Parts: sequence; structure tokens; C-alpha cells
Amino acid sequence: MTVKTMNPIFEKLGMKYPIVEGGMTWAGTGALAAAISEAGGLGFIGTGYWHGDDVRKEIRRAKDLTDKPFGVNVMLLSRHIREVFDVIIEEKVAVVATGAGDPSPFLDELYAAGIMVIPVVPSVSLARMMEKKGVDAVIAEGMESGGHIGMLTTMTLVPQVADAVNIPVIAAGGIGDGRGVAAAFMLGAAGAQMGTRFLTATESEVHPNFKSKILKAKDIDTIVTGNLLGNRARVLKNKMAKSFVKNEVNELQQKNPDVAVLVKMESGTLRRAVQEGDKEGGAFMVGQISGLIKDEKPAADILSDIWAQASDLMGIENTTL
Ligand code: TUI
Repeated sequence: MTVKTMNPIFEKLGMKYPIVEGGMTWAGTGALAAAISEAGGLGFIGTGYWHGDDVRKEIRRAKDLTDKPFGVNVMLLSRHIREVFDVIIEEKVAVVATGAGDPSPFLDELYAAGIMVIPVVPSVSLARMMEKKGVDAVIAEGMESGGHIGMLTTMTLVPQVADAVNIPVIAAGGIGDGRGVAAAFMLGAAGAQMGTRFLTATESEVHPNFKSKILKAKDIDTIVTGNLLGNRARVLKNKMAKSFVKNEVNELQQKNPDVAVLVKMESGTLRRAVQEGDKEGGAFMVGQISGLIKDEKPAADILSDIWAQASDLMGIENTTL
């Protein structure tokens, strides 16, 4: 069997490895994105609920560190997306990935600016719709991922999306080594996205407590919050996560549930995890693959080690793209 590990999008971007960085709010800084792009992957700056000016700062930081193309991930639930898209267009960012919603209202202006668009899709129907609207590729993200998640697993979502569309599919969720990358190709993907694996890269700027929590994590150490609210997010189990789930159950059993109480409880917890390393009060958004990650090393080594293993398993020469 021949595995095609090259796709036109990655070729156009001049990438060495078919591996992209997952969008990670606060953790996906300009420095980490630049390190991943510089090493031959595709880095993404995570922007979450940020204002445009903060996004611009990180884009400029990445530009200072690399001449290679990198992307910005836009979280569509944010109230500030209009200004974030304005900044992305002004700064001529090469690629936009979107998460947590339907990017249709913004597609035409991104195409007009020559920006590649790669939305995260949690379902076949959204993948089909995105292809019709002309996006360059889709990221099929399974619920093994950290942070905001859909309902399907990577194993079930990726082959169904790959059969449904003719554009490149990037597999995401639960990928942390060469076996995962090879598996993604076996499922019909043309690339892999990793988030959690890059959190322990040397260039990752998350608090040391965050890194050590990942390095110590076991297979069953994550929990999904927001199941009842319909806004599911995977985080490491800690005091915050457990009490959030408990409050969610209590609140929604009330006659007049007050969702604002829960929203307030969650507010700022991701930043507290990433920047302050608040072990009990922070929301450590990581994927189920955390239990596999046992070392901190440069992004360049993560990429080359993973690609060496993946290409060996796929029986292809370890030549880069
Ligand atoms: O977006 C993510 N993961 C994220 S975003 C995020 S930001 C945050 N910050 C603080 C607190 C809470 C969240 C953290 N993690 N992944 C991509 C993703 N997109 N997963 C699921 C989806 C998705 C869901 C529905 C994409 C499209 C969609 O469409 C529904 C529609 O509108 O048609």
C-alpha cells in the first residue's frame, strides 16, 4: 500500500512534516507557533476570547521568530471575533483555523485576502458544508481532544469525513506519537493535528505546574465538563473540574437553573492554569493522550521523532515533504 503523505495545502505552505499545532487558548503563544513552523510543522496561535490587539501582539512575536508561514486559530464563540479577523487580514496571516462554530459569515473576506481557511468540524454534515463553501481543508477533531469537544471519537469521525469530502482532512484528537500519526493516515487523513503533545515542548510557555501535570497524568485523568450545559470541555481532573461538574448537576436540577453561576465559575480558569499554574483552581485543557507524554523536548525533536516513527510504521522512506 502506498500512503500519500503530501497534500497540496501543506506543499503550498512549504511544510516538512504533515503535522499542525492544535489551537490552544493562552498556551498556543506566538513563540510556540513559531518554533513549530520553524521546525517544519505548522504552528497556530490560539486566540480564544482575546481582543484584536492581543492577537496582533502574538502574531508580531511569531513573525519576529520565524519567516515561515504560521496560522491563527479563531474561537467562534468569542464576542471579539470581528476585531480578531480584522487583525488577521491586516497582518496577512497565511492560514486561519476556526473552532467551536460555523465560520461561513467570514469565509469570503478571508478568501479575498488570500488566506487559507481550515475549520474544525465535529461532524460529516459540517465537513460537507464547509467543502461546498470552498475551504482549503478540514480538521476532523474527535472527542479525545482537550478543551471544547464534539461527540464523536477520532476513530469514527475521521474515516467518515474522509469519505464525505474531496479536500484534505487533518485528523485530530488523541494523537501524541508516530503511531497516532500513522493511524490518522490509515483512517484516510492527509495530516495530523496535535495540541497536548506540544504543551510540553521546550518552547511551550505554559506554567511549569502545567507541564508537570501532563507529564504525571495517567490515561484516566481527564474529565468532561459541560455535558449538561451542552458545552463540553475536556480538562484534567482537579478540584475545580469536579466541583464544576457537581454544581452543573445541582444547578440544572433547580426549577429555574441559573447558567450564569456556572459561566462565572469557569471564567478565567484556563488562564489561571496556563499562566499561574493554579493546580486546583485552574482548567487544564488537555486531551486523553496526556498519559502517553513523558518528556519535555524541543518542538523540532517532537516533530522529527514522531515523523521517523510514523514513516517507519507506514513503510515509507523517512523523507520529509
Ligand atoms: O475549539 C475547540 N476547542 C477549544 S476552544 C477553547 S476556548 C475556551 N476558553 C475558555 C473556556 C472555554 C473554552 C477551548 N477548546 N476545538 C474545535 C472544535 N470545534 N471542537 C468542536 C468544534 C465545533 C463544534 C460545533 C465546530 C463547529 C461546530 O459547529 C456547530 C455549528 O455552529 O454548526
